[in-house]
Amino acid sequence: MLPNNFRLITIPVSHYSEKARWALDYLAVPYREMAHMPPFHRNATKKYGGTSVPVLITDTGAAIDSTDILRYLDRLYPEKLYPIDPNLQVLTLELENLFNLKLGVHTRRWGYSYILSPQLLYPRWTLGVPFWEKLLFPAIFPRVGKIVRSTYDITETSGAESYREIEIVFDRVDGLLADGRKYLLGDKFSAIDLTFAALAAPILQPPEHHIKPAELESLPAQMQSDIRKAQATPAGKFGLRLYREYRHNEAQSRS
Ligand SMILES: N[C@@H](CCC(=O)N[C@@H](CS)C(=O)NCC(=O)O)C(=O)O
Repeated sequence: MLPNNFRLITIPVSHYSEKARWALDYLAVPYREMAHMPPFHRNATKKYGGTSVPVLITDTGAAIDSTDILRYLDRLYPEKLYPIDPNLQVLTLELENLFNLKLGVHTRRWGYSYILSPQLLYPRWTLGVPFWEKLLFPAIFPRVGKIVRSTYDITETSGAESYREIEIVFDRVDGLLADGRKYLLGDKFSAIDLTFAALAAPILQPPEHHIKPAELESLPAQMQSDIRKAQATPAGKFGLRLYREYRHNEAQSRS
């Protein structure tokens, strides 16, 4: 019997949360999103043994990492998220690790390098969170902002450093797409495409994202030019197309 009562603990802006949210939406799994602002997400995640988001909870257990969530959903449903061709397994793992450990880490560091201000973060941290967390935002932002700065190593040069790392991953994706393929692996949309697009989203700003992109002009100038440059690459156009064509089925209700 399939598990029931799916709940997804998130931080609204978190792109690893978006990866899990997209997989649930893509598979049309009904779920309830339980969004929290940092550091309150930890009160929600700790009873399941996690610290970070996303955490997926069902009536039979919990998964505390975005890739574990995708793999779990892949086992549960007949519609396969991962390529099934055994010849693609090594590349699947390699790309999944590259996107999770490099792309996701650097799009987050790049983003926080420019938006670590209360005005820019308020909508990104508070969409759908309990009202009392919203009320506490002004009081806790100075302390949480400092923690984010030190945890993600945000410095004067971190935006430029992380942009270079993002370019390396985008170059790799450009290389794969150069033969005209429609998907990174195999002949259908897969978890690898989804992982790439969700973790690239902070620098691609797709209009279909759960958090509607800000007007480019409202963002710092360097961020605007990095976004424009990334969007114009083959990898960037690919990520934006995936959002356009596959980011649908908002089946969940949020609380
Ligand atoms: N490997 C984890 C990484 C998730 C992650 O880094 N989540 C960040 C948000 S993007 C987070 O929860 N940060 C707050 C914390 O660690 O307390 C996954 O894929 O689920």
